[in-house]
Amino acid sequence: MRLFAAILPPPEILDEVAAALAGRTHVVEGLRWVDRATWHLTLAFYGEVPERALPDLEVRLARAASRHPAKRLAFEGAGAFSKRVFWLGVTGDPLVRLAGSAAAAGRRAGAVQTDEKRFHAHLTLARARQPTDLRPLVEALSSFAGSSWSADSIHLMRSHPGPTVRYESLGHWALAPAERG
Ligand code: 2AM
Repeated sequence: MRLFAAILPPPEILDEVAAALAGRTHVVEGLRWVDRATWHLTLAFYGEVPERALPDLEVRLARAASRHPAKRLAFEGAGAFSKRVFWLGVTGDPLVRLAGSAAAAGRRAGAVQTDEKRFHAHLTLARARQPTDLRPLVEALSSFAGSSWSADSIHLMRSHPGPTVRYESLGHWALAPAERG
């Protein structure tokens, strides 16, 4: 099964993103917009994982979650990866160590396809079928700054590929209480 670990932002935060996008989805033509129901922040991508690895992965993700404090996050700004992927940026508490722990949980559980690319927190909103100049869209959303919110759990997500991709949360685990004085 195809798996990844993710943070799922709350609906009121996604409402702000949807409002910011309204009327701007035609700034660049020919994009496939990600269905709002599947919006997420990927922490680690595991690729195809054998079902027998699932119990171990779940235990390791629970442990990883318990070792990292809840994160205060906000969506801010926009960008593009390689003329193909349009995304919103994420500011606030850094996610890189949590993402590293989520990737390590996968590797140790035997998810051999775990993505080793440098982590860059983002919310993917659209993908281009062919290399496309996404700068007008990036420019249109560059001043976006959403409300801050608390990410207090991580999810193990299963991706069901198909004409419309569907994601299913197989489980979620609480992060430790936030470290605030
Ligand atoms: P994204 O984070 O830019 O949207 C499920 O496929 C999620 O894992 C997607 O959100 C996807 O990109 C992310 N992901 C990270 N590395 C991936 C890879 N090598 N192949 C497919 N998806 C990947």
